Amino acid sequence: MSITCSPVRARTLRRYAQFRSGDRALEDLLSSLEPAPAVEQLSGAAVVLRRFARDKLSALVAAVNEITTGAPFRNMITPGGFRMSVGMTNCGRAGWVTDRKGYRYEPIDPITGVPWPPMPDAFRHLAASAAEAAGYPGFEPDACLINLYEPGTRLSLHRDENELDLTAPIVSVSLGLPAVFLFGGNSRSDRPRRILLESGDVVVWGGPDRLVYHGVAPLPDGDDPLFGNRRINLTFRKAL
Ligand SMILES: O=C(O)CCC(=O)C(=O)O
Repeated sequence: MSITCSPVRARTLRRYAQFRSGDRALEDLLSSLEPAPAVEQLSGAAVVLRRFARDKLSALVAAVNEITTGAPFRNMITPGGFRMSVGMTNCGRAGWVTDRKGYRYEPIDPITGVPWPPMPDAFRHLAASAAEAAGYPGFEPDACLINLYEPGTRLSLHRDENELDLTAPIVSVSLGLPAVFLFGGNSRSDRPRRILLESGDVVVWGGPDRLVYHGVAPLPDGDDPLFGNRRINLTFRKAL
């Protein structure tokens, strides 16, 4: 049986659960108090699916741990020579990389010299079902970029334009510490909206918004019951 309560009350209870992290029975009880998944429209072509991945967090953390055993997080270098503060790795047929030669997708992990770990079915299904819920049926991602944010790290405004297929949407899954997502416009100078994303929230954008500028504000410190003082983001794309 699922019990509903107001989003504000659910948030307060969640914070309490985080405070009492480790109390599994309490966390289970509190997660049954969550309101039904909510869709928050950012524009005609972009949505936040609140708590969409909330019941899959344990499976997702296990999958991320397995992937990063084979393909560890690394801080890549931009073409301009700056080391990114966000740790990154990939799974799927192609992985996004950057170095002095530029931004691109590569089928082989340049650090390990072997293909990126395959995309777990749980990832593929989550991305496809989120895309469908957002109005983009038939999404088949072949690339998943996994970002690791520690307190203080940020991702500056950019747009995802290295993919061959710009008709497919982007599905972005937030895990761990809450972060402020910056959702801008088609011009870098458009003032971005600031959207608080919590663990299990999923943002989907595509169509006329496929090339919008977006980023992440510096991550505040905190303690997430599953992810500790880290935020992980999974970005699913159709790259090839
Ligand atoms: O971490 C996020 O929420 C966004 C990630 C992102 O924009 C990217 O990897 O291109």
